[in-house]
This record gives sequence, structure tokens and C-alpha cells, in this order.
Amino acid sequence: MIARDPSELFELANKGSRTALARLLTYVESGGTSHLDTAALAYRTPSPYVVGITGPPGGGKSTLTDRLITTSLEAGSFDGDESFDQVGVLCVDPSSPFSGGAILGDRIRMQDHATNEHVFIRSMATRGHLGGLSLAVPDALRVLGASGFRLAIVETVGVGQMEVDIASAADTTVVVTNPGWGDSMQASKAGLLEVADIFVINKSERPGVRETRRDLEQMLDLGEHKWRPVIVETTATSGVGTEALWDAIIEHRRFVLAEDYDALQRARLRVALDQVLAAMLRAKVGDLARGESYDTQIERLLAGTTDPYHAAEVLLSPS
Ligand SMILES: Nc1nc2c(ncn2[C@@H]2O[C@H](COP(=O)(O)OP(=O)(O)OP(=O)(O)O)[C@@H](O)[C@H]2O)c(=O)[nH]1
Ligand SMILES: [Mg+2]
Repeated sequence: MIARDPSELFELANKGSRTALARLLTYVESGGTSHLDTAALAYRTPSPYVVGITGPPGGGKSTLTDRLITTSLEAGSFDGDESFDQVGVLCVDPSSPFSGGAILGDRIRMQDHATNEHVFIRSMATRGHLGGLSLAVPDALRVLGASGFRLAIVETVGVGQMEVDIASAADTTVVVTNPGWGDSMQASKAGLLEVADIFVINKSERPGVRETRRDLEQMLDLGEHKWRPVIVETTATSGVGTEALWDAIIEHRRFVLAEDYDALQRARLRVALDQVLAAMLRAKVGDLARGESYDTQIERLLAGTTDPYHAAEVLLSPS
């Protein structure tokens, strides 16, 4: 029987037990005291280097992730400086509260690696106990770090705030686009532009690559960059361009480390702490917004004997 205690599980996970690692991640997802005990240990170890892969549905993120797994393991180190012999992959689907079709697809697409002891792949679709994947993902990354992983890849599907939140957990964010990345995507483009460190034009065997590159360059020209996002063309299905993508990741990592890495970590932890604070306060509001005294204030509002501001003050004041 496998242990249940997080500190024992971390010990096992560090010796390579995937069952132990999987259980720790389940704790992160399902909340409760096990989650808090897990987090208490996980945050003592630095985060792995996190590569985020994001972009619109169907762009080829999973196929590309699959290629990156191979390329990174072949490289075996980031820049000759820090070596690794395993990679952890989180597949995040904010749109689905369950492990849905897309994620099943990811699993199948990455099945080449399913039996590879150097690769750990995990789908995350549940909400986490404070209600947000954007909270569960940083915790899961720390669990990977505390289990000995130095490199993690996070694939996020969808276009929206969640994607941007999760990008904030990544050290290098790769935005996967396709030729003809159209005008219909203007709104989400703006968000993706902000988070991209590297643009991939995947399915590059298709027509329209040059136009898409030109569009991207033009958009990039409008901004000021300490790091100007690199554009890489790939055909994930055949593997063309994967080496160039890995090189671009290494190059960006070099930039990240040369920048004020400490300040970056600080900013990231600030985001993480703010998110937890906000989630806890939201939970508290939920508690306040029911029960006898809440109903009393509603009655008083109906009767016109109070206003929402005074009512809220009454509810907030310790009784
Ligand atoms: N022609 C072509 N097809 C590709 C390429 N890369 C991926 N595909 C195909 O595009 C489809 C979607 O690929 P996925 O890797 O699942 O894309 P994804 O972005 O992970 O998709 P979601 O996770 O569902 O958003 C699959 O049928 C792939 O085989 C490519 O370079 N060229
Ligand atoms: Mg996918």
C-alpha cells in the first residue's frame, strides 16, 4: 500500500515513484488538509523551469509538446548549466471541469511517452479547492519541483484570462499559432501578444506562413520589448523546427536568468499570494452572504430601513 503522508510521498516521488507523485497532485487538486500539508512541503523547493505552451484550440500544442519532450530529453540540459533526465508535463483545460475529449486526445497523442520513465504527464481539469486552476497549477508545478523535476511543460488550451493567468506561472511562454491566424482572433490575439516570449507558426507546411510572420512582426513593432518575442516556424507532425524551438527556449531562458530573476520570482510569488488571498476572501464573502443576519439585512433593505453600505458594514463587523 502506498503512503498517504505528504512527506513520505515526496520521499517516494524523489526516488521515482510516479504513484506517489500522482497522489500528491491529487491532493493539490482536491484540497483539504492534505493539500495544505503538500503545499507546505512543496514551496520549500524552487520551482522547475516552466515552459508554457498556449494558443487557440487545435493549433498543434500537444503535438509540439510531444516533440519538445523528446528534444529536451535528448539535450539533457538547459544550456550546459543545469542538467535533467526527466520532464513533467501538465495538460490544463480550463474550459472543462472534467477530463474531456481534448485531454484524452492529448494523452493519446503523447502515448509514445506514456511508458517512458523519464516523462510524467498529468491532465488537470478540476477546479482545485479554492475554485481556480490558476491556483492549482502553480502548486502542481511546485510539487513537480519538490519531486526532483527541473523542467516542466504546461499546455493550456483556450483563449482567455485563464490562459494569461497560467502564463504568469511560466518562465518561457510559447504561443502556438498557425498560418492565416486570422482577423477573427483579434481580441484573444491581444492577450496572447502580451504573454508570448516565443511565437510558433505551426503547420508551417501550409500556405500563408510568410503573411502570418509579417503580421506578427508588425504587431511586435508596435510594442517596446526588453525581449522581442522570437518567431519560430514548425511542422509538429513531422518534427521540422522543433530543434529551433528548443534553441529559442534556451535563448529566452538565458535572457530570463540574466534579467533580474529574483525580481521576477518576487513578482510571481506576489501574484500567487494575491490569488490565494482573493480566493480566501471570496470564500469568506460566500460565508457572510447567508444565514440569519444576512437575511435580516435583506429584510431591512426591503423595508427601506438600511442601504447596502450600512448592511455590509453590519455583516462585516465582528459580532
Ligand atoms: N498539417 C499539420 N497538422 C498538424 C501539425 N501539428 C499538429 N497537427 C494536427 O492538428 C491537430 C491538432 O493537434 P493538437 O496537437 O491536438 O493541437 P492542440 O493545440 O493540442 O489542440 P487542443 O489541445 O485540442 O487545443 C491534430 O490532428 C494534429 O495531427 C502540423 O504541423 N501540420
Ligand atoms: Mg492539446
